Amino acid sequence: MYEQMVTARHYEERLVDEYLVGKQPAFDISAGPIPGELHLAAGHEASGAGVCIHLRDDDTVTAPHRPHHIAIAKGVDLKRMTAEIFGRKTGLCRGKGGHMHLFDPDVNFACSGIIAQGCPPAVGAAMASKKRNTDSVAVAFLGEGAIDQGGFLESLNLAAVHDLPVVFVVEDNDWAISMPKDRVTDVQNGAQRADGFDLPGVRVDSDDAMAVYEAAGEAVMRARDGNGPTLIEVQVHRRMGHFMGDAEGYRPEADIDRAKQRDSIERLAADLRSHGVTDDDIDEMRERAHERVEAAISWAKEQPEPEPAEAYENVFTNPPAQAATDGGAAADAPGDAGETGGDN
Ligand SMILES: Cc1ncc(C[n+]2csc(CCOP(=O)(O)OP(=O)(O)O)c2C)c(N)n1
Ligand SMILES: [Mg+2]
Repeated sequence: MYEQMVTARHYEERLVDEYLVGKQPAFDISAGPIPGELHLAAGHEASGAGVCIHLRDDDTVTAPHRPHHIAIAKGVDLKRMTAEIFGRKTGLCRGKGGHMHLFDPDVNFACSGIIAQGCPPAVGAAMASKKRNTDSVAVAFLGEGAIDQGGFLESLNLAAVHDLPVVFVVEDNDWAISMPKDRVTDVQNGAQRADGFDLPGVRVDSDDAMAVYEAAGEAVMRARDGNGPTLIEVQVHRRMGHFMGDAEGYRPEADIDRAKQRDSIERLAADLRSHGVTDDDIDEMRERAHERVEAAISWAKEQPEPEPAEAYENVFTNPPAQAATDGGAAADAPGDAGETGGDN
C-alpha cells in the first residue's frame, strides 16, 4: 500500500511539471503536452490503496474525475495510462479520453468526468457477477459532492434490493470544486446515506490507510461472500486546487494548511516504522516507485500522436455523417483539435 501511495503522489508531482510546459504565461489550457483539465488526487491516496489492495483483476472499479491514485492501486498499466494522459495513440483509449476517461479492460477499470457516473456501471458489473455465479465484486468511487446525485441514490437502492456484491466508496475531501459540503448536503457523515437503503454504512474519519484497509477488507469480503453491498466514506484531503490552474480564492488558507499537514503517506510510513520496517526498506519502496513513474512518463512522451483522420474512430457507435464522408478530416479544422475549455 505504501508503495502504491508513493507512486501515486510522485506520479502526480511529475504530471504537474509536464502539465505546466507551454501553458504559461496566460494559462492556455489547451497548450502543452497534456492538453485539457487535470484533477490531481494528492491527499486521496489512502482511499485508493486501502480499498484496491483487497481486489483482484477480475473485480471491477469505477472512479470519478480524480482517478490516478485509484487507477494505480487497481493495477492499470501505468505506461498506457500515461500515454492516454499525454493524448498519444498507444494510450488506453488511443489518446481520445484523456486523464478523466481511462479505461483498462485488462483490470476492469473505468473512470468518467461525470459526477456519480461510475455508480450504475458498478452495480451492473455486480449484477453480472451475481448472475454468472462468480465471486467477483465491484467498487464505485465517488466524491462527497456526488452523494446527492440521483445516479448514486438509485444505485444504492438497486444494489440493496438485489443484494449485489458492490462497495461504494465516497472520498470526502470537504469540497466540490469551490462548494463546501455543508452548503449542499444535509448530512455531514455521508455514510448515513446507507441508512435509507438498509445497508451497512461505515465512515473512516481520518485519512489513515490502515483504517481504510480494515473497513474495505470487511466490505469486500461481505460482497464476495454474497452478503450484499456496503457504503464507506473516507475522510481525505485535497492538497491542491480542484484542477490545475485553480487559484482557490474561495478556500481559507487554514484549510489548505490543514490538508497539507494531514499526510496519509507520512502517517503510513510512521506506522510501518513502528512495526519494524526499516528506513532502508522505505527508501527502497520510494525508489522503485520513482523509477516506475519516470519509465512511464518517458515511454509516453516517445509515443506517436493519433492521426487527424482517426479522430472519429472508436468514438461514436453511429458516426456523424461528416465523419463517414471525409474520414474525419474535419477534425483538422482550426478550433476542433485539442480544445477542451470549460468544466468537464
Ligand atoms: C453530473 C455532473 N455535474 C456537474 C459536473 C461538474 N463538476 C465536475 S467536478 C465537480 C465537483 C465534484 O466534487 P466531488 O464529487 O466532491 O469530487 P472532488 O472533485 O472533490 O474529488 C463538479 C460539480 C460534472 N462533472 N458532472
Ligand atoms: Mg469533494
